[in-house]
Amino acid sequence: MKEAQSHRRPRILVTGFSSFPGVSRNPTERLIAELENRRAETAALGDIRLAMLDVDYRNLPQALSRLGAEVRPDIAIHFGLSGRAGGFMLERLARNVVGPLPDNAGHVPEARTICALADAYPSTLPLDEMRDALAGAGLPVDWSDDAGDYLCNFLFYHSRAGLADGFAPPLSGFVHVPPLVDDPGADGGGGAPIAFDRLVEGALAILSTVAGHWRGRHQM
Ligand code: PCA
Repeated sequence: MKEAQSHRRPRILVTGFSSFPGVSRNPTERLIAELENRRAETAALGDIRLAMLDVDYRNLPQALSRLGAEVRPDIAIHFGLSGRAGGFMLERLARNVVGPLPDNAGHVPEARTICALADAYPSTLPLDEMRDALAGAGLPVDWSDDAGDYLCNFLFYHSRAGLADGFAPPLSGFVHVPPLVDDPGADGGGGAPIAFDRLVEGALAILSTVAGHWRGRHQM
């Protein structure tokens, strides 16, 4: 298995989220659009697939399954907004919890847990290396062991627990980002807003760090 993967460019899936109740524009949607514009800069890192996900509990597993079948990602880097973020919040743990906030369809799952599997799964992204890369670039970065109880944690848990059929990237994890300073569409919640160009810079640093980590593991 490891041999077969050697000397192959990693397939990297990067996701962002749509707006959701209380947040009229999600900075991660703008981030995904900008990464699309920067394809020339990121092409060397691997085969990169950028995807937007809707904040919708019932559609998310299917959307992931589709991406799993189409992309078969080696790596999944999921981005979402947190009004509490003081910088790039490197999420260490996906938790088996669901909160009471309705999604874009007005739906709230009945159960307060996602499924009957483990209470938590750790991120498999190279978080220490990501932290060093972000901090080295002078970007704000924080650890988090609580990705919340809404769609971001729901996605993170699905990605790590292999809950969506056919979606099983060996390296996957979640990064919460702050609202943008210049975009009141994304309301703050006590975090420290970030300039859009810094957000893009940090996302590119994360992409390049994770791709470098993958290459190191596969002797490319
Ligand atoms: N943030 C929400 C859902 C989508 C997003 O970008 C969350 O933290 O769960």
